[in-house]
Amino acid sequence: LVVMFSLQTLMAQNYDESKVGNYRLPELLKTQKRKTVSTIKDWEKIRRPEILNLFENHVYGQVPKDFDDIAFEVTNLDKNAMDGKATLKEVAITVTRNQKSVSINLLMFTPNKAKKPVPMFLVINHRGIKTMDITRQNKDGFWPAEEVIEAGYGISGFDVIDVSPDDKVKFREGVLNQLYPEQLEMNNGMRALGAWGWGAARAIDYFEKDKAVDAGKIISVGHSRGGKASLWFGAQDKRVAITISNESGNSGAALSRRNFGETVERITNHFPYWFCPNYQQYANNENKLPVDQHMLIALIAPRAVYVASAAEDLWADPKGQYLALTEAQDVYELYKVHTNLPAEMPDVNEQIIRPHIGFHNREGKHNMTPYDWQQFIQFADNYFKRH
Ligand code: GTR
Repeated sequence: LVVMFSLQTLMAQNYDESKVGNYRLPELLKTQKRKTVSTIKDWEKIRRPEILNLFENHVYGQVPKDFDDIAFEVTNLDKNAMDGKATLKEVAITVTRNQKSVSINLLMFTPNKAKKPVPMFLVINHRGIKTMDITRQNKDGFWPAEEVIEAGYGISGFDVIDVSPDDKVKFREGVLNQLYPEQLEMNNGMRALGAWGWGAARAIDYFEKDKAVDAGKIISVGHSRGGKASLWFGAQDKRVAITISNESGNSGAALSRRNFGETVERITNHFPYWFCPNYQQYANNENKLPVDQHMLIALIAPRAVYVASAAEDLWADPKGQYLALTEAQDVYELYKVHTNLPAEMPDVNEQIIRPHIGFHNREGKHNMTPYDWQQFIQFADNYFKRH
C-alpha cells in the first residue's frame, strides 16, 4: 500500500500555480558560443539552425527530406459537393524511396465561388477519417468544412494513420518501416510526430501543383498531439504561412519547465513513440533540456502563429502556452514585427490578434470546436489582408 501511494504521488500532476516553482528558460537569443543575437542575419545563419538541430536531436528527431519519387493521383472529384458550393477532391499521394512506397489519402474541399486560388487549411488529423466525412452526412465540429468554405477558404486533411499510426507498436507501419527504416535505429531518428509533419509537407507538395490552391497561403492546423505535430512542422517548413496549435500542451506550445499539468515524464511514459528516444532522458529532468517550447514557436517567426487553449484544459497548461508565446516575441521583434502581447494571459474568450501572432483561451474542455475555427478564420483574414 505504501509503495502504491508513493508511486501515485510521484505520477500526480500539479495544478497549483503556487507550486509551479522557479525556472530559467534557455536563452533564445544567445548562440551556443555565447554570442548575443541581435540581427536577422545571425538569427537565420546561426541561432535558428542551432535551435532546429536541438529540437531534432533532443525532442522530435530529424525529419528526412529525400525520396526518389512523388506521384499525385486524383482518385475522386466532385465539382458539385455541398449542394454546389464546393469542389471535393481526394488525392492519392504516393511517395517512393528505394523501391518501397507509401500512399497518403489527402481530402480537400475548395469553394466554387472563389475567383482565384484560395488559402488552404490543412489538418493533421489523428481523430480518424470519420471526422472528415466527405459525404458531409457527419458534420463534425472538429473539421467544420461548410463554415470554412463559406468563409472563402479551402479545407483539407489527412489521417495520420497513412503515415504513422498513432499507436505504440504500429507507429512503425507507414513511412518509418517503408521509407526510412534507418531512422528507427537512431536515438535522434524520426518518430510519429515528425512523421505526421512529413505527411503534411507532402500535402503541400501537392498543393503547389493544384491551381485551385494558393500554395503561398497554407495554414497548418492540429489539435493536441496533432497540434504538437503542427508546431514542429510549421517550425521546419517555411511554406507554411500560418501555423495553428490547438491545445497542444506539453511538448507543444506549453513551457516544459513549468511544473503544471502534463509533464515530460508523463508524456514520454505514455507516448514514447511520438518523440525520438533521446527525449526520454528529460523525464523529471526538464531543466537539463537545451530547449524549451518558446524556442519552437520562435522558429516559426516571422511567419504567423496562432496558439489556442481551453480554460478547462489545464492538462495542456493554457498559461504555460501563453507564456511560451510571449517569450517567442523577441524573434518577431528582430524582424520588426511588434506584437506587444500583454504580460498576463487574456481573459477567457478574449481573442488576441496581433500582426503574426494570435491567441485565445476559450471556455470549455479539451477539443477543437467551431468556435476555435471562427477565431482561426478571423486571424487568417486579418493576416492575409497584408500578406
Ligand atoms: C493526451 C496527452 C496529451 C494530448 C492528448 C490528445 O492523452 O497526454 O499530450 O496529446 O492526449 O492528443 O488529445
